[in-house]
Amino acid sequence: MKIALIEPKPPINVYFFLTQLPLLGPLFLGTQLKNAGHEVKVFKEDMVPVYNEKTDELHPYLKEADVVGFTTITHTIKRAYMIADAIKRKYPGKKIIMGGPHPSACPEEALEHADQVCVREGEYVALDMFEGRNNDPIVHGPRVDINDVPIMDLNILQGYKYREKRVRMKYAPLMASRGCPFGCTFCSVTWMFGGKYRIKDSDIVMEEVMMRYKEGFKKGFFYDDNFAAKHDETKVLLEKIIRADLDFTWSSQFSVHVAKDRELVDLLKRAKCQTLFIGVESINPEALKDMHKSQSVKMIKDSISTLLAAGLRVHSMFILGADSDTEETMEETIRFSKSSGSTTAQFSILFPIPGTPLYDEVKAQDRIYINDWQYYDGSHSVILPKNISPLKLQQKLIHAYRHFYSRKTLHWLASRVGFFIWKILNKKYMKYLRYFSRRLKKEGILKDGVLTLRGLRTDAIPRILPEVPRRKMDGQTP
Ligand code: B12
Repeated sequence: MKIALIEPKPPINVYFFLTQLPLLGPLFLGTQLKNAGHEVKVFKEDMVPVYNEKTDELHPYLKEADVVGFTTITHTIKRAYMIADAIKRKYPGKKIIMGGPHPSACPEEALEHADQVCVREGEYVALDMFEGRNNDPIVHGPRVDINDVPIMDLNILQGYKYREKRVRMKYAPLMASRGCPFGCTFCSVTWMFGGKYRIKDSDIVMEEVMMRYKEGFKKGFFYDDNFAAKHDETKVLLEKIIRADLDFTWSSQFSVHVAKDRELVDLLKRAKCQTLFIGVESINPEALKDMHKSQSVKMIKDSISTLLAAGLRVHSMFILGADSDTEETMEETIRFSKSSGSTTAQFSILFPIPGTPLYDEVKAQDRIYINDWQYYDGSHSVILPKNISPLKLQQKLIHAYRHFYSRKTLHWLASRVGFFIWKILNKKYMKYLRYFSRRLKKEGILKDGVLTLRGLRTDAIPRILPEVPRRKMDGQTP
């Protein structure tokens, strides 16, 4: 059987420098399907696009493929639907299966464009779905034993190799665990993979590291959401990496708790961990509480300084716009990002990922004013913040980047150019935001402590960002 697995490209690629990192679902499942004897091609659209919407042309392999699978997050779901619809239009008999975080949270919506949807993990159900033994429209994937997950065969990734030379992928994709013991309200990981942290046998991880190293990779990225949730087991793996003595640096995501264990920090440094991506989110204690972060402001500050003092790089990730955030608290967080000495920083606007407690909460409160999934990426304001206008919040995000990256001329220049381009690409969004903020000012009321707009009903907002009505229609609900 011929199988195509597609990771659609995002509408605007703000992560262009990191886009060599493919989502691992298609690589794990594709390897499994290949091992079962199928011909598998994985298309990460940033590398090899599969659809030209201007000419309505599909990649030739999609004609040959018997089954087409999609892996998508909320931000890329619209393109997944567009490509799936084009496939169905041209080849009506072709089977389409969708999976990934967004279809898992919204399976009925995805079924309007696919024959089957996989909810949560795919490894134990994919073979039956692709080979046609399980034809249920919605298939719930059980939690897998991650030691059963095969070592990825990167050769199935189209565009990965060019004339036997590796191109585009700088970081070897690796994964040593699944799940997260924390329950941050905005994150879909605990819902997708569970609160029980599953860690891979360190020998299997080492086998994969060695394989990537032999393939020529000098850098790696562990896709774990919390690389060191179980300190003792992580230490076993780190000791093995140190013993292997490779010319190989790597990075991963961590919680601030990592720095409480000095031995662990020391091992990370010796194992050539380069950058720790830390979920700081805010230094407003109330905002941390809102988001159910299991960390205090003191822990954040201690953690960053300990890691930096150990010679590690810290990429701090911040979230602006929690319910307890005011302009002042956000300013404090922004000032802290720079004074903390963090090597790099990333700022997001709080946004509701379907499936998360935050999504259910703001939906029930009718605070979603943009339903268009393409804006669900953390760089757009889509829900009514409590203490600031949506437009001001958007401007705060831009200000945060400018402030943090003002240290070095090159960074300053890059952030200016970056946002200039962002604004051009987001003309429609900015126009809508201005219009919406104007209406909010005119009609907004405070009800039970929540800012609401008269007549705003989350479920009545269209899925496509509405055009801004002409001035005379300003009074009407969009
Ligand atoms: C690595 C990573 C990145 C990388 C690159 C990812 C990429 N190519 O898009 C970087 C750092 C660039 C990144 C950026 C962003 N990310 Co990110 N990222 C991840 C991370 C940590 C790992 C992804 C991964 O490979 N997981 C492991 C694989 C095995 O899981 P999986 O893809 O879900 O696949 C399993 C199932 O879903 C299912 N499945 C998947 N596809 C299919 C297909 C079929 C046919 C079947 C049957 C089954 C199936 O089976 C798979 C195996 O069990 C996840 C968190 C996580 N643990 O998943 C967040 C995550 C995917 N990111 C997320 C987000 C929101 C973003 C950003 C918008 C930034 C932000 N503000 O956080 C951007 C957008 C990037 C873009 N594409 O435009 C969210 C997405 C939630 C959502 N519903 O949209 C996640 C889930 C994190 C979270 N906080 O909730 N990200």
